[in-house]
Amino acid sequence: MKRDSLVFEILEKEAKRQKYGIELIASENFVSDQVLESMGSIMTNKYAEGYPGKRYYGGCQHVDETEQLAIDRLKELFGAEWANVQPHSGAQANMAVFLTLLKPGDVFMGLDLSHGGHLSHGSHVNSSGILYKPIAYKVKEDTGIVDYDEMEEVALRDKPKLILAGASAYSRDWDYKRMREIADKIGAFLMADIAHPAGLIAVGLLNDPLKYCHVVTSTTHKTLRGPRGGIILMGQDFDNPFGKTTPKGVIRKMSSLFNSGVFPGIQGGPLEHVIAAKAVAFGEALTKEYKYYMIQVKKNAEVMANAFIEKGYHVISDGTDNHLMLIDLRNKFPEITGRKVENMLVLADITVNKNMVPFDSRSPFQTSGLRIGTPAITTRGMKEEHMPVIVDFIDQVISDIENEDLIPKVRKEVNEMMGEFPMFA
Ligand code: DSN
Repeated sequence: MKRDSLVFEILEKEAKRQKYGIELIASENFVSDQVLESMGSIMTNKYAEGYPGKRYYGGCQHVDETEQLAIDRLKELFGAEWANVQPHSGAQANMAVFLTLLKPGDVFMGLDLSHGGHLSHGSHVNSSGILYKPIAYKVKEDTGIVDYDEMEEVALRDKPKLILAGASAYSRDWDYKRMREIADKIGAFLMADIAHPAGLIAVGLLNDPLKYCHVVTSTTHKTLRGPRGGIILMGQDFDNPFGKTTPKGVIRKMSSLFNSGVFPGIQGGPLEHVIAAKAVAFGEALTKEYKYYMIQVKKNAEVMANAFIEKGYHVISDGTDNHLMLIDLRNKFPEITGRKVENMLVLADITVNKNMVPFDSRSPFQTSGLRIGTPAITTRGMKEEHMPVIVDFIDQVISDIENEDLIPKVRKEVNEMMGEFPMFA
């Protein structure tokens, strides 16, 4: 067959963009060559509806092996009693959990989207907001930290069936213990979506949600540095409280209900090539090199946040406990939107994303903030000493935002610097 040069030329351009740019999108990373290789493997040819040992298709003996390996490694990584590695994405992992725990119209509570929450935690355009009734807790305006007292007040008043910890743009650790106490007061389930900080949690650098939450979801491609996908975990399995039984009348475990929530609840055939790559990534995450990587991600984020603060930027919550930071541009540059900065930085081969900040006066299309993360640049080998250099590039562009003549100079320096750092860990 004739090679599709059109597509492969585009892939070449994307490879060049990734290699020579500074990647600061907090949810992105660079996978290893063996993750990439297994993801692009012949496992994509196989249908395997069901779970290892219980499939609806023949010929599943080898996908059973990789899927079981992925499950076993993931359980070891988080000290979990049960894991499902089939969700195609974090949003689908969340969807499967909601389908299992909630009925249409049920109330659940998550972090307000404009305060760092995620689309799948109750946006009115997402199934979570269309099928269920979301209510929100927020961060405090003066500290930028989740207001657990308000969370408790709202929970006691509105009695959500499910309380959800987790965010897309929140730089502080979570008090899962307090959240479980709140959930227990009203008989709610507690769920954590750890899509962003999963890797930091896995190596013990942040609080462990599995100790306190009934169920935990995550993506696999952010700090975990695996292929694009989702997972569901439970620290401890338990009998379902809905009275659901097997045909033999035995009460079903929650693990069985969550498995059904993923397949056949919301998905058909699992992506076994991606699951093979998840197995590889979880194996990598169990190594000491990965732990050192996570420690460096956190150090880099701390140094970078401090470098922004030294230049007079307002970093929400005055710093970070994890891999990301949220910058509110309004005190230093009240006229400049996040959108404008994102666009200008892209021209200089620096990739960040515009982001709403808590109590933002602008729309999600404009925003007053930037979200910046260190997982990808740390994979490239960057250390503390490189963080002020990056902050300097960003500050130069923002401080002279209308000066397009400045861009080629910054871009040249960015490209020269990144040419020194290899793509694969
Ligand atoms: N989780 C989002 C992000 O943080 O970029 C993508 O859905």
